[in-house]
Amino acid sequence: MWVMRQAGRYLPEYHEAKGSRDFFECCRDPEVASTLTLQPIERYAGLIDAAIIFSDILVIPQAMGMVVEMVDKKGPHFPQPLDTPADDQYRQVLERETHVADELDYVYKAITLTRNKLAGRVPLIGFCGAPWTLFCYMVEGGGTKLFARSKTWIYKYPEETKKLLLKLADICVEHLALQVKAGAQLVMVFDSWAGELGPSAFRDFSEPYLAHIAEKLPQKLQSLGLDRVPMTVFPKGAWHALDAACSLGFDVVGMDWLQDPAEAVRIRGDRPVVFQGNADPGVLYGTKEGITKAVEEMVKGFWVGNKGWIANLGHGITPGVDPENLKHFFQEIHRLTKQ
Ligand code: 1CP
Repeated sequence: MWVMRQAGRYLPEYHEAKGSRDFFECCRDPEVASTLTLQPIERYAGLIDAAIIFSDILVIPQAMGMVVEMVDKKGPHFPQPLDTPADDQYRQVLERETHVADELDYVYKAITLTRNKLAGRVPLIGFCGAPWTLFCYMVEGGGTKLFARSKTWIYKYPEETKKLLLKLADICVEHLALQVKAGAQLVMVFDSWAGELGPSAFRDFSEPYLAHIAEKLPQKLQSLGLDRVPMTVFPKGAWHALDAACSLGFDVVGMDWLQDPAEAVRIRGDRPVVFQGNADPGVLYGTKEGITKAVEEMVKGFWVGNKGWIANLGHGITPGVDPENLKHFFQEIHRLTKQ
């Protein structure tokens, strides 16, 4: 078990170590990034089973030449999001070669340093954003409720959108492979905005690019002389696509709290896929009893047969959560799965 955003704002030691540094400055400094990655491992020693490298999905648009800032308490901001395919910027982003190894070298250095500091305590997870989710940020310029610009692109310029999605998928493959080369032992693809797409749009604009990553990454690793590592996909909100997600070629499918665990297990059937998830992160705002109930529901649904289950929240920890409540969440998972 581990949780998304386990290193972050809810931890007092995070604010202390980060100081007045900008978010991306922390990502770019391997020493700081590794310290932040290790904080939850140290705080919850013996309870948490994996570290996830302190980085962000938006390092890919940065590597492609786009400016991305992290605005305190607001989130990511692109001063110049992609406007239309007629835009010079679209052509530049699409045509300019992205030197992933050079541009994101700091991520790989942070991973290698973190592996050394972990010294085998727990494995280290590498990650990237899914092409669809990265595309949304690149055209919206930040978080959004309406997805008006993303929808304009997919419904008005579907071919130009797909060209960019394919380019993003290839960059994801390279970024994940280089993370594995640097020491990542499992990789995860976050499709945080998958739930914005209906079933047919998901089939057109998300699924093929996730499948592309699942197919090409093992080949890329082989060409680098590296062993295959487990791959996780997290198509948040795309509950209708759970069946498809189980056949995409990923080893693990992460799910949010909209999914009923027992129903998910039924949909998976005999397929050799491990589930990850899925308590509502909001339960951590509630009482210890409420957390126990949420864990009981997960264990009852997921902890069946011998297929394995990666206990997690259904999304990242939200700011303001009491770290002691997260500890209770971990302890209850231990208690209820060790019987
Ligand atoms: O422990 C960890 O999980 C830390 C590593 C990590 C990961 C896996 C961070 C650090 N970001 C991510 C992934 C990430 N980043 C995703 C996918 C997971 C998800 O759906 O949350 C997304 C969508 C982002 C983009 C992003 N970065 C947002 C979301 C904004 C929005 O539109 O909702 C935000 C707020 C960030 C900032 C960020 N990234 C990470 C942290 C700890 C923070 C908060 C920084 C701070 O406030 O100091």
